[in-house]
Amino acid sequence: MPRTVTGIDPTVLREEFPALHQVVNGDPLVYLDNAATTQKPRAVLDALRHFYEHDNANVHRGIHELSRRATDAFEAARIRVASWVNAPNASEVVWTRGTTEGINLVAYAWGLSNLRKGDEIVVSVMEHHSNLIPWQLVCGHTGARLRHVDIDDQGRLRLDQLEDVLSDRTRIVSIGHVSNSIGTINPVREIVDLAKTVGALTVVDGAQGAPHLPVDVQALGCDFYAFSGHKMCGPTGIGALWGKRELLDSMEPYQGGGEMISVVRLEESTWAEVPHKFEAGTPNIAGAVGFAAAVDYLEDVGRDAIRRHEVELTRHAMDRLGELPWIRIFGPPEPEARSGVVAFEVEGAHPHDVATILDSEGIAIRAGHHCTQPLMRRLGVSATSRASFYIYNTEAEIDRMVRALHTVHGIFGTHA
Ligand code: 7TS
Repeated sequence: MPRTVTGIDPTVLREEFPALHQVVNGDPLVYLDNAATTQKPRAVLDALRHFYEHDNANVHRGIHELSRRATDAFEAARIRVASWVNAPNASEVVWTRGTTEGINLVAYAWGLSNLRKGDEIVVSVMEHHSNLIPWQLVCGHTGARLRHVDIDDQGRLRLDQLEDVLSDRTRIVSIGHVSNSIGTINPVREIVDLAKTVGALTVVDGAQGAPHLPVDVQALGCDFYAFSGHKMCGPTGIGALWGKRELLDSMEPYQGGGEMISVVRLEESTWAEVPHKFEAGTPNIAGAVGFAAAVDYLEDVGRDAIRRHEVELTRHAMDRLGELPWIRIFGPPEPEARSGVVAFEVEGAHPHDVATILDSEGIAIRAGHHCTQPLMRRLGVSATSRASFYIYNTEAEIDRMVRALHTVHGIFGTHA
């Protein structure tokens, strides 16, 4: 894998990503919407194609060669993806559609049978809706109550408030590892330690953690960690939920169907062992294989190199944007305190206009509330513009974005 002395050489690495090599609206594509989803390297595309061309069959069913191969590839993929977060055992990794389904699984499978009126669930004001709505729904079913923790004015979680909110009523603390909107990296280990003092379970929304930071669920000490394949070079429609074995064992399935049973009678049934108990129906087999290929690819690039590269890109973006008095950057001021996410406001311009003008020059960013409406309210805005980076982005691409922002300012700026 090509690298410079300090880490990744993105100009070489991006050769592996076919989608990056296209002209969009007359200019070479600059893809800065990686927090939404990442592009896919050839290794992942090849793994998907190879699976469908050679091994395609349903898993855990047929006694025939292709079914054996598909099952072997599917279970080998589980072991590979489990290793990415240092899960102690691959049987603790449940395949899901993505982070959203992983959090819903915990909310329903654990929450419905364990929560009662008076119990409390704690989230933060910066959660993605995926880590908010499932808890609201389960609170509606059980009478439990949702509490939240604020951020400070630099976008950091208020740990002092978390301490105040926690009590013997707290049953779950569910927190994002990294904010998709402002990039804040939350101190998960400290949060877990605090939650443990009141005996609460901890769920980590790892959608923006697993792709960008070295993650070790055993070192974090959490009970559940959910993440998505598509945000780390893998296919869409596949994700993983890691959970502690004794918890997964104690939980009822939240969907019923084929694959997840042991013995079925007309009146009642018994369940398969974890993780199959939570995998009703034909799973996304090719997706799992592609996800494992993405893990192989990223492992080859190197986790520390990924992190270093993103910090450098973030520093460059924050330095360049910081020079412009008509730009306000949201979130922590230190690049090291964030993942590769930089959200900003251009004075006088609506974020949708910013994104539209950038798009007209082939630059893809996201504008909107980023599925974090409570956070937008807390920041006092209805929307922001967001650039988010990954392994293949370059400083030159950030410079192109900054040049395009000058065009935006020329059109909307008060001195224009
Ligand atoms: N949690 C966080 C922190 C996220 O950033 C996202 C997706 C999700 C959960 C949901 O993941 P999914 O794979 O189940 O959809 N975030 C974004 C985003 O920032 N822009 O588009 C999707």
